Amino acid sequence: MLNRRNFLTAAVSVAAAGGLAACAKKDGSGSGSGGGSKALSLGFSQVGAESGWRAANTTSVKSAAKEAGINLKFSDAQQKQENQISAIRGYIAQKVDVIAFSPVVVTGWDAVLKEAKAAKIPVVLTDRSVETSDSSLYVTLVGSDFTDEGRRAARMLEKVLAKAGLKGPVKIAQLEGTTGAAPAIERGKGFKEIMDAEHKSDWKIVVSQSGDFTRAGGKQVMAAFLQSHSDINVLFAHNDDMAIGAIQSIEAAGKKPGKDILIVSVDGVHDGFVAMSQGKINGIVECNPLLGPQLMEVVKKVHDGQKVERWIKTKESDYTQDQAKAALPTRKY
Ligand code: GZL
Repeated sequence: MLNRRNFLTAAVSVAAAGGLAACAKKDGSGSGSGGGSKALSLGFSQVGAESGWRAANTTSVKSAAKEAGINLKFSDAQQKQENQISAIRGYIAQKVDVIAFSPVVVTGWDAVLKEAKAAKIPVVLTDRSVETSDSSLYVTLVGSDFTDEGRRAARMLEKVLAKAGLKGPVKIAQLEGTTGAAPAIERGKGFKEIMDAEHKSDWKIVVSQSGDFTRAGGKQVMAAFLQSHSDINVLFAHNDDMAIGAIQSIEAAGKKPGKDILIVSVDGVHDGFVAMSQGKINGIVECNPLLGPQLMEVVKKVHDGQKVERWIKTKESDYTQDQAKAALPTRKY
């Protein structure tokens, strides 16, 4: 089976090959700067810049577009759906070839996606999914399986508890991602699936609230958790940035993160690995932000009218504390 690094290399080389093939197209309808053909234009609406994951994702999209010779029009919605909707409307008005976006929340997209469909502009989802009754409103999703990430987080917690030798009831605080966002809904669902099936008697989520995927949110909400639930001994954070914010509040309360309160998080950003190497985070479920090469490969295929899978899942791994130090030097984000 392809491991993550080989998979990414393969995705990049296929994308590059795809790019060359398109440039070499005789009728000049391909993308890229080859043969004097007009570069494929891609309108991309990004969620915002709320986390280290998002920053790495933006860098990957921009560099992959450049690499692929795609004319990228990029907008940052500052985590506001109305900004994404107006950006998409702008791309429709500019008659871009393809629209791609990472929807900040799952609902409220049908109207603008119907406008893109009416303008005959194909839409590709990246990172997060949408809820829609009309499956023709987007071609494909390039992104992770968040429900499985939630399951993997529960499995990671089992390993962490065993390693820590924690006996007695497991009192879990959950820092949820942005309310209404696919990763928040689905990571919570996957974690609860395992908890309900295999830990009904020993695990309990004693408190759960959104920290909006930000460090500030994680810090603020964790401080409140510690005020109201002094018996918390585990934190499940839907992303590393909220876990890093929570660590500040745990330490301010005179407790040791990674010891008094065991922490499992999702993403695998650089600072998450640093916290893990310092013993403050016990395990991380990776969510790969380097979607750029896969996205550009798909965008070219969609533009050329080729068939693509409905969901192109990203490959990712899980890391425990003892793997953190060794992994840090080769982390790509
Ligand atoms: C997951 C992505 C989430 C990350 C957060 O694919 O949508 O949004 O887990 C980010 O760090 O803010």
